[in-house]
Amino acid sequence: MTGQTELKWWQRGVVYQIYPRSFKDTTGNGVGDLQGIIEKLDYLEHLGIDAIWLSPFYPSPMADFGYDVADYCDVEPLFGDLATFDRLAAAVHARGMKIIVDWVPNHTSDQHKWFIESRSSRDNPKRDWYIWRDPKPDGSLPNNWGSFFGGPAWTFDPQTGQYYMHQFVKEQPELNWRNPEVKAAMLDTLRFWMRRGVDGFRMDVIGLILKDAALRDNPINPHAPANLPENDLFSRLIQVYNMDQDEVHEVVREIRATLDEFPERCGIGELWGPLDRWVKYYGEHGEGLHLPFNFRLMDGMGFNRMTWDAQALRGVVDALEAALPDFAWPNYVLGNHDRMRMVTRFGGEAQARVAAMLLLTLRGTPTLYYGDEIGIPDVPVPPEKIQDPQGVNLGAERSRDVCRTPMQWDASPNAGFCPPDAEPWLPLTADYTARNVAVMSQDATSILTLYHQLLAMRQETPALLGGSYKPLDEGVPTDCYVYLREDGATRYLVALNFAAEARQVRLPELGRGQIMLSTHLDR
Ligand code: TEU
Repeated sequence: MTGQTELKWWQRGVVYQIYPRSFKDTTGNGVGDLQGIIEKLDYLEHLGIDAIWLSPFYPSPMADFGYDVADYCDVEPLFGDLATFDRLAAAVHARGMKIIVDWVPNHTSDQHKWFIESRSSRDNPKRDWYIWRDPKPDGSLPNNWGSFFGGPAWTFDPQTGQYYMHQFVKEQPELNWRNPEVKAAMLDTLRFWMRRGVDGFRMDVIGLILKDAALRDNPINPHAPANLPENDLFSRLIQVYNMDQDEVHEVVREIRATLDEFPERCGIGELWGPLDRWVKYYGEHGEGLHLPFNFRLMDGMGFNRMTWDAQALRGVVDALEAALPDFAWPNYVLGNHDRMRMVTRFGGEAQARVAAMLLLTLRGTPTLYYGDEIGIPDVPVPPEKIQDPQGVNLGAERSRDVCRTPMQWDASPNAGFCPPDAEPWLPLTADYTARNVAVMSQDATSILTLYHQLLAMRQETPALLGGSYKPLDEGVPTDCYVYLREDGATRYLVALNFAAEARQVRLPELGRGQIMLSTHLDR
């Protein structure tokens, strides 16, 4: 058991994800920017956040809203410039907070200078920086892989007569991490940001960077849903050869060694898959990532399948606790820029409050998603306004725009996100005059106040930060999830009710206690 005095910042801290486009616009173009984040740091500090993670803000043609990076070492002019970034990092650190940036190692933009060179001719020195293959003898695709975003994972480039690989949109060609020059260049981009004061990286689809050396066909998935869109080739296959290859761990170790060139840096990986394979990303002895993201409270063991049920959730947490080696620190995620908003997933704010209490009282680092603290739901976006390539290609119900809508700061027109005469890049909630930070921070029982109090309690409670976790059974109804967090003499009991009605928990052997906080702030 790790005593809390030895906890590192990324173990004690609560991470808050900011989608820069949607946080705060200071230029009046309807798109958020880095200066806007600087202006809202007081809010985040007051809320009780320890670290911010910024989704990509690098120069980008925005084919995938910044996850198509055209230059790893600069700032997209829409969002600001390097000087603004430096001011942001300094302002974060002045508050004792940390700054984590997104790192997108699997693919670049097709406008990145490396790819422009690579595609220019077959003998260009950068040709092998990307994954180029000849058509099969009959002219067909090199293999059967599909793109996450619809269509095949290959696009033919007539100029040089070969296909290049992209597991997302065709504007996101995949780097060839088997080429040592690629690896060296990418590790240097980590150093670039660490020298600028960055404390950690969230590594996009890190499990994808190595593929099967022979690029074998993926097997057909016999359990694929029958109603898949025609172009969803990806979901028709089992993802065996295109990700999570054993060899990837060698590269992860090199990435970690690069982080360790600087003190106290933290590596977070976007990862999924079965527990026994996922846990390997910590490294055999902790020489891998500090925090492989754990999405199981959202996904269970699959994708978007977690039932919001006391026993199921407990099962997921207990399985995770059991799978972690001693050195591995747990973490939990309940929302991000790719997923359904918490309030929508749980069918309303009452269960979203229970979810917040769960996330902030489990053993491990929580990552919050901006706007969840004010209960922003998925916001309907008219079909003609859909911008996310996943929605454009695979149908409106797959669009991620709905969970990327602007943060709502106050009751003024455009909710204080952008000037009243500007048009926010995505719509606000219909109830934004009530659902905003200014109004809800004045309300002693709002979900925002709940987050604020949970964060404050967590920060000052060793039992919640580093204490042990023990689920309880006896006297607990099956639609409740009850656990103890314990550190020395202090013991916190967390009792979560997933039923619509009140429930009673009988735990006589624990003796008497005091209610510290309730989800509706009414006890
Ligand atoms: O996401 C990878 C990923 O798993 C998603 O594509 C996911 O399957 C889908 O969005 C579920 O709706 C990362 C980023 O988080 C995402 O925003 C990027 O689009 C993607 O990588 C490509 O960089």
